[in-house]
Amino acid sequence: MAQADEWRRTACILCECNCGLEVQLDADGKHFTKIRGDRAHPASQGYACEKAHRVDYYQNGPDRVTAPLRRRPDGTFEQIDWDTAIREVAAKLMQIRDAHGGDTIFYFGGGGQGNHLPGGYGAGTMRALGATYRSNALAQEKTGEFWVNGRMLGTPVRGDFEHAEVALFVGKNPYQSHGMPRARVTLKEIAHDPARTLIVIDPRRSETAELADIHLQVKPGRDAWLLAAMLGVLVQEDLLAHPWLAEHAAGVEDATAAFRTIPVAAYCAIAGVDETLVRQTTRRIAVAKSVAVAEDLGIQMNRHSTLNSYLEKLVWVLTGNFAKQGAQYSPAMLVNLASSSPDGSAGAKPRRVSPVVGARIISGLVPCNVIPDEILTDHPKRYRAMVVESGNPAHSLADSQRMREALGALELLVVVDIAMTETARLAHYVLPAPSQYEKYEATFFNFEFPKNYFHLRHPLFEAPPDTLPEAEIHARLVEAIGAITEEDLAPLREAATQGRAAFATAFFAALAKKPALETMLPVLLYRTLGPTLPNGAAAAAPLWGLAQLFSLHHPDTLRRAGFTGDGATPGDELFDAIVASESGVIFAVDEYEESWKRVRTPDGRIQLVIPELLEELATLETTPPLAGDAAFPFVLSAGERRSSTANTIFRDPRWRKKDADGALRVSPADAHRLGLREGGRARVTTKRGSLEVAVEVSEMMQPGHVSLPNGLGCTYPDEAGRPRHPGVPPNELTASEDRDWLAGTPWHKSVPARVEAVDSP
Ligand SMILES: Nc1nc2c(c(=O)[nH]1)N[C@H]1C(S)=C(S)[C@@H](COP(=O)(O)OP(=O)(O)OC[C@H]3O[C@@H](n4cnc5c(=O)[nH]c(N)nc54)[C@H](O)[C@@H]3O)O[C@H]1N2
Ligand SMILES: Nc1nc2c(c(=O)[nH]1)N[C@H]1C(S)=C(S)[C@@H](COP(=O)(O)OP(=O)(O)OC[C@H]3O[C@@H](n4cnc5c(=O)[nH]c(N)nc54)[C@H](O)[C@@H]3O)O[C@H]1N2
Ligand code: SF4
Ligand SMILES: [Mo]
Repeated sequence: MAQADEWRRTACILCECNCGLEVQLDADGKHFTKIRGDRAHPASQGYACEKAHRVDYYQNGPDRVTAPLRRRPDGTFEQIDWDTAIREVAAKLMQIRDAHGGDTIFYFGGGGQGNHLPGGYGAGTMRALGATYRSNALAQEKTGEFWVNGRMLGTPVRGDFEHAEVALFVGKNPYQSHGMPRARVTLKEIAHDPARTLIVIDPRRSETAELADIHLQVKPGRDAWLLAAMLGVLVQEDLLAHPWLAEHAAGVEDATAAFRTIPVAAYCAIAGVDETLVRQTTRRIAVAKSVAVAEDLGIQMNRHSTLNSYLEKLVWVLTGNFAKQGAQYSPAMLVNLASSSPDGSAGAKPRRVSPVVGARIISGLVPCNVIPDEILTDHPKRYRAMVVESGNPAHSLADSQRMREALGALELLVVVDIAMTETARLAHYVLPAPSQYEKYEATFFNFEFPKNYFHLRHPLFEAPPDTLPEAEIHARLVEAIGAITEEDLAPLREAATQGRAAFATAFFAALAKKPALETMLPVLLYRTLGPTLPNGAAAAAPLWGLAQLFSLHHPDTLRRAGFTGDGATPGDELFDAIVASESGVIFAVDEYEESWKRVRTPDGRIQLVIPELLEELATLETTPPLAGDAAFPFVLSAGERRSSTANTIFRDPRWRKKDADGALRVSPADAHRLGLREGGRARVTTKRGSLEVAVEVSEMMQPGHVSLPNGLGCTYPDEAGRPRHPGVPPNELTASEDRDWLAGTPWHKSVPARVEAVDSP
């Protein structure tokens, strides 16, 4: 497949940015030999961070699964052929559906940072079985924010940092974690421009805080008091954008009343930030022509998580920063992974809760932290089967100990992955997929504005012969279940050979005849339109449906992107461009005002009042802030993004040149007091677990705060095939009950902990 010296185009799959890459492969077509940023990529424009150069450790990981596996009663695995695997998995899923109802089958995952095609296919299989509950990693980080966006605007919101006069990051370290195109370039531009201001709220002097003009070094877990104080300053000093609010917002009086009496000085003291600095920072935000804001795990995986998301949003709404250059916007998306409607549910459906504990379902996702509670019970509607696809709950979700127990209690666990993960080891069946560089793949994390981009990546390597792409796995499962038959497929397959117009006609006729097919569109398109696509791009067929929907809902946006429909429909034109392009396609060009059209509240205004959260705000006055006690005097942030972390996408620890052990960061003062030294060992203990770790004495940390990296401590075989666990698995230390009352998001960033020296100084 490969040709030496030929540059091929693909993308990095390590974070949501999916930066475009140009790569060369070795003569055998097995390894990447050269990797550089792709200048033709419309979003990243040649940018790539240091991690992209390591993707060969993903592609050639030592614990790839290369044939379907079935677990024997003694816990070992045996290879089986695909026909057996599909037949047995389909039969067992149907048995569970028939005995207990389809809603006892639970789907987890659907994609990581760069592979979102499986989620669509998996959803079809689940609906074919009558399964209604699902989740993924977003339900342990972003669902609180989605819910707040839903209530206030009915649309997801992002910040235009490239053009912002003031950039505010709350609990986010984009220098390491990115989360916006060309993050380091943009951050440096803001920091070095005297007319612009970079503000960071973080207990740690992170790389971004180090660059910042203003660093509000909050005490860990106390952002609610700080954000409330900032809003107190805005309201009490009357810094609000009154005319703008009168036109665009609802509930201004009631919402601002809550901040009129905030004791600013007392709240700043609780937050541990100088009041004068808080006042100056808030005034800077209020006078700026534009403010872009992003929050992330520092507050989302923390106490008052959903409340903090609300307070963060009130800061930019009360200062009028929406739908203009350099402020917040609502992107045009092919797939909205962050949907949440004003009543807090996904789409137009009424509010739903999980079957056993009644946890709020946001954006269609059950909170990850309640999954063990939904399984470890004798409730008749407990989850009995689970299909996990491109996710590693036994490692990544809170409370690995309880999660393992829950996964072990299932009647059936099916894992679709490329590697033998912690979760796969517990499965009854492991179904191996080709890597993301061996098949067509894409991310739906496309949030840019005013131009938005989509990149369908083409395969670079041959897949191991006994793997099947997720599209094919799901097509076979749906057929084995009998939900799609040859009778459904034949006329569509025939029409597809006669051109797109004939296909569209036949497609809508088929749906009219058998509406149930609508729930399995990805497989239907894959099996019928798929074979007509060039270069074996069949798995991309569902994008045809998405392109049609996009052209229906965003005709002007699509036209401005150059898809006018000369010769074909604009949707077909977009689809063909996506399939043909190797570097990505601009599919949306918006005007700033366009964001208002996407606001989905009944009166088209931003809703400032969320009663549930104003009630929680009022409790701050009497809530004791997180403080250490004798047993657990430290606050542990369990899972920090470093240049040596990439979730669990790399399992081979050799990719980490620095920080090989994933050290615990400790402030110099604490290190001195505890007798810890750089490179030494410490024991970290929480109410849930106790682990030994390497120590890094770091000026980044404030006293009382310690942090561990995310994604490390995976089991991986060494040269002799023996299992090793380099680094620390953070969720051995976290507890599933420590979660937000509203969104169920975990408190990973503020785990009470004890730290002790292991060796002598
Ligand atoms: N290098 C690298 N990049 C990644 C990833 C990766 O694994 N490695 N993962 C990707 C994923 S999945 C995600 S979700 C993003 C996450 O991206 P981020 O949220 O930016 O990453 P974190 O480092 O987990 O947390 C951000 C910051 O929160 C701070 N923090 C801790 N406690 C508090 C607190 O009490 N208050 C405040 N205000 N801040 C606090 C930490 O000090 C840290 O600097 O990163 C993505 N990018
Ligand atoms: N304590 C603590 N826990 C955390 C965090 C933290 O900060 N602290 N961070 C959390 C966050 S924000 C996130 S997003 C999660 C991430 O955790 P997960 O949702 O588990 O995601 P990944 O680590 O990206 O792993 C995804 C899986 O996909 C597999 N995979 C890769 N490519 C393919 C493919 O093409 N097909 C299939 N089928 N599988 C594939 C990988 O082998 C891996 O097993 O971790 C969370 N866990
Ligand atoms: S910013 Fe993210 S997607 Fe881009 S190269 Fe770095 S890790 Fe990869
Ligand atoms: Mo994440």
